[in-house]
Amino acid sequence: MSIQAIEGTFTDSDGRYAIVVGRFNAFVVESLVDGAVDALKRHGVAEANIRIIRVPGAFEIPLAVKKVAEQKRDDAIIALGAVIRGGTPHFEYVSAESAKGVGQVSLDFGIPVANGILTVNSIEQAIERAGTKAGNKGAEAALSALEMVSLLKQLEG
Ligand code: INI
Repeated sequence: MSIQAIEGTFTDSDGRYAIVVGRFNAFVVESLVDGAVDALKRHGVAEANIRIIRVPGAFEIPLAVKKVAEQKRDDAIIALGAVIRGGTPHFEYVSAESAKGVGQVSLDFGIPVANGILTVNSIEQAIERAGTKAGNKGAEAALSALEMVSLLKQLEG
């Protein structure tokens, strides 16, 4: 008997995607948005099937993700933001709440929510992950969303 392997592909371009963006640290975050949109489009997703919802900061992302999930319009949600430790003691709180919140919505609603919210120590680390040395985490989150949409179709179909 052979082992059955089930995994998502990147070739299923029919899905609808919502990108929820925390505007805080916009100079980094906009590169994540560009990376995510580029990855979706290069995998065949039409612009008409992509929408972008903006909120003030990472702390607000989970609520917007929840509202989007409630609409049942999209096949996956991509959460993008940048929480940078720098000098702010706010960091731990904002980073923990945003990660926990988006994960919670994913499980509660059974919809893939890709976590592309950077949590880094410095602006330099953020820039590295937004399209320079360490790739583009927005693009990576979009690929994870594409893969999960394809996987869920197989598991549910
Ligand atoms: N929001 C971020 O997205 N990134 C941060 O680095 C950040 N810091 O450091 O404070 C941040 N704070 C704002 C927060 O997300 C909320 O918008 C704010 O607290 C109002 O609710």
